[in-house]
Order: sequence, then C-alpha cells, then structure tokens
Amino acid sequence: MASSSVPVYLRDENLTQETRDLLSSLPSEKGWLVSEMYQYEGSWHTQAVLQGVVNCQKHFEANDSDIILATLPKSGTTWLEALLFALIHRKKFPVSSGNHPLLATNPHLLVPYMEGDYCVSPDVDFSKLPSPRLMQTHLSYHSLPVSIKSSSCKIVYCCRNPKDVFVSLWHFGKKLAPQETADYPMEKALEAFCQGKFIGGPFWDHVLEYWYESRKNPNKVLFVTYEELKKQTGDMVKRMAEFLGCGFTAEEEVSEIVKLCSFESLSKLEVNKQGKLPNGIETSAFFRKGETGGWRDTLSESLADIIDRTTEEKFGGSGLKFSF
Ligand code: PAP
Repeated sequence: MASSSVPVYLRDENLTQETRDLLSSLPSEKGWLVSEMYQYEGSWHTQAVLQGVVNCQKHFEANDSDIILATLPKSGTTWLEALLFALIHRKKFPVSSGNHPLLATNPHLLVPYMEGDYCVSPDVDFSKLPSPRLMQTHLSYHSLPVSIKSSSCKIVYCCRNPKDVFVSLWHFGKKLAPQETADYPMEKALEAFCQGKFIGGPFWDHVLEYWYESRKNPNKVLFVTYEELKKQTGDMVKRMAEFLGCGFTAEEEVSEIVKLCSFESLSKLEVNKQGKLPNGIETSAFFRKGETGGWRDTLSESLADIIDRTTEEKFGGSGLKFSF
C-alpha cells in the first residue's frame, strides 16, 4: 500500500507479532476507506489503530488532574480540542495576547490522539504537555485504559447527530482517499454505518455507554452535544469549565475563547488551511462546513430515514434524542 493516499494511521504497516496474533483471532470485515477492519471489544478498528488501542490500554497511566476528550470521529473533536485547550490554559496562554498557541498550531497537535500516538510505539511520553494534561480518544468507555476510570481524571464526551457524522465522514474519506472511495456507493457505506461497521463504530453503543456513565457519575463524565455547543457555545464553555474545576469568575469573559475557537476563526488560519499533520493528513480536511443539519445537501430523504429509524430503535428508552 506504499502509494496509497490513505494516511499512515489507517494503513496496516509496522505491526508487531503480538498484534498479528491478536488480529488472527478477531472478526474482520472489508471496510469503506480501509482494506480491512477488525472488531475488538465490540468496536471496529484498522490494524494500526488496534495496535495503538492495545498499547494504550497496557501502558497509559492517567494522572488525577488529566482531562480526556472522548468522541467518535467527526463528532466535534477538533472544535472541542480547541475549546478545552483554550479554557483550561487561559491563565498560561491568555486568549487576548495575540500569540495564542491555537493561532499557530492545529488543535490536533496541541491535544494528542492517544491510541493514534500509541500505534507506532508502546513508549509514548505525554509528560511534556502543559498541566493539566489534555488528551483525546475515540475509544468506547469500556475500552478506556483502567487508570482513566480508577483515577479522578475527568472525561468530556461530545456526540453529534449521526446523519451529520456520517456525512462528515463521507466527505472526509473522499478528500483523504479519492481513489480508494471512488467505487464505493453511498448506500453501501450508509448500510455499513447503520450496522455499526465503521471505524470507531458502532455509533449508537459508543454514545449510549458514555451517556449512561455521565448519568451514573456526573462528576466524572460530562456529556455534551455538538448541537447544543453550536446553539449556546458560551454557556457550554462555562459549564465545561465548572465541571473541570476551573469555572469562570464574574469578571472573566468567555466570548474571546468562543471567537478564537469558532469555525470561522480557526478555518481561516494559515496553519489550518495549508498545514499537514505528521500522519500525512492535511489540516484543512478537519474544516469543511461546521454546521448542524448540514447532512441535507448530501443525504437523500430516504437515506436519512434509514439513519433516523436506526437511531430510534437504538436510543429508544434512553432519553437521548437528536433534533436535526
Ligand atoms: P476528527 O474526529 O476526525 O478529528 P472532527 O473534528 O470531530 O474530526 O470533525 C470534523 C467536523 O467538525 C467537520 O464537520 P463537517 O464535515 O460537518 O463540516 C468540521 O467542519 C467540524 N469542525 C471543525 N472545527 C470546527 C469548529 N471550530 N466549530 C464547529 N465545527 C467544526
């Protein structure tokens, strides 16, 4: 696959014998965007990410002060990385200073992707991160490293309307790997998404598990949605700050953080227009439209209905609803 346009973390290279042995025992499926996906602890991963998941589970040691951002891909990761980074480090990096790290660095480089970093090696050093450490994961709650659950570290979980998640993924895949996705019809990709056979999926199990955990243990897990963040960004930033123990004082302004991290501001920065991540992905791929309900210009009503029906079936009785 050396000539593939698929980025390194989605390719199946540099696997250890231990990973190869594990892979041979797992259910596998041909995936959209990747040649093969494997089901581990209920979720679907590429070979490379699976190696990262296992390394992360074995070697990551959480500190009590750590903050973990958990999301499914395309659910608001980049935005939340920026908002959380800006709010927890606002004393160290004043937003009004004119040289805030977010102005010169893509959020993915300020907030490490845990299982992504562990893909390459079991020896990952997060000790140089500014304190409190902020890291990001796409892992399901039950697959998180034990120390995240046993320590007092906090988890912020963000989910997004599944139709927008699917559409965002669809365009991301097309941009990333035009050759590999060219002959794959949307109907087939959507069917796989609804069956949970998508990288990081199943969508519904991932969301529900964090939803129930947040209700059981509201001091440990804060559950937010992309849609409520869009509607009332300032209030949500304040709520996240309270949850993380660094609430805003009456005099402090939240609006500067909201503005700095907005789609309009971040997407216009040179670093997010022209940059590349070390894994080869162009930073512009993380900024497309940044809207709620944007699925309408890509999904037909009948395809949207399939996702709606699946959502109703899976979320029935949970109290969770998406209005877009
Ligand atoms: P990732 O999980 O692969 O890192 P993630 O950041 O969750 O991706 O998803 C990208 C989506 O968030 C894109 O949505 P779209 O395709 O529907 O447009 C992207 O535009 C959107 N996004 C990125 N930054 C922001 C932001 N600052 N505010 C709102 N939405 C954003």
